[in-house]
Amino acid sequence: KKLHEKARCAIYPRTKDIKRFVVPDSKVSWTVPFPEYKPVDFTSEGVKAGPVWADKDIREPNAPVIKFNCIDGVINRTSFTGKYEIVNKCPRNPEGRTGLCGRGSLGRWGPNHAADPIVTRWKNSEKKILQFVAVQRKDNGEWAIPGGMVDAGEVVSVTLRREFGEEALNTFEAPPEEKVHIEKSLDKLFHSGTEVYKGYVDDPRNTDNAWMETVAMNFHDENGDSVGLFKLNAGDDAMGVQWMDITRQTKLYASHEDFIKTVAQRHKATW
Ligand code: RP5
Ligand code: MG
Ligand code: MG
Repeated sequence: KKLHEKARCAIYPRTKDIKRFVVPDSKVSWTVPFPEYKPVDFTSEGVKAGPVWADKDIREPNAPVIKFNCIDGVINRTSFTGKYEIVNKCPRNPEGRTGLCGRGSLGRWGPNHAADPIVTRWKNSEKKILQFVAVQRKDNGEWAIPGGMVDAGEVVSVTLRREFGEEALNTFEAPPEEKVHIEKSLDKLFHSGTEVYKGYVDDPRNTDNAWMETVAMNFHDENGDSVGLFKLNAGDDAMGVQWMDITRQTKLYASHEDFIKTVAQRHKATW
């Protein structure tokens, strides 16, 4: 099994000097003793400010109780990896040590659920090279699947469609008449998809107590006559968007390479 690597990146994303405690491969697993282990405690100012998408600090004496490992009101706190442990009130990353405790820039303690729409078409009529809609993330410039967080109470199918609209088509800024047109095409495209992955994401924002999980779905335009014709327009957290060839060299954010590789293999594409 592959160990999480990006979740052990030296400097925490969007900080200059928050350095993770170094965790060698052999010490990732919680079952391996690591008495010297002193993870850096870090929660971003943005999360501490208490926006709607973030939990309260459960380590404070009078903090409200969070129901872990279950659906807690409108928030899904279950993990695709199974039941996670709670140690000293805090959920423990099921994939092991990350060198950092607290929540970093993630809002939820424990799993932070996201959804990733992988929209594909063939590059040309030979149907050998598959392309997918990739966005360039504003936070670090890396190319990625146009995914996003599942809002409280939102169903995943809605998140997939909403995030694709926001990041790859810029529905926020589209004129009203165009919006209607986009929504119609999205209805068609997102009508049928196939599940590619459900589980933990090796995201650079992960910590010992907060981590990303996702549901990745593939929406494929076999004949290039529906999505293939979409006018791509980067919006929201995206600063760029393109139909990107899926090749062995493709480098993407978090574990996104693994997801698109699965998609290429399923469609028997050359990659
Ligand atoms: C990744 O972060 C997920 O796979 C998803 O693509 C993304 C969600 O976070 P934001 O794009 O909202 O930052 O772990
Ligand atoms: Mg988004
Ligand atoms: Mg996003």
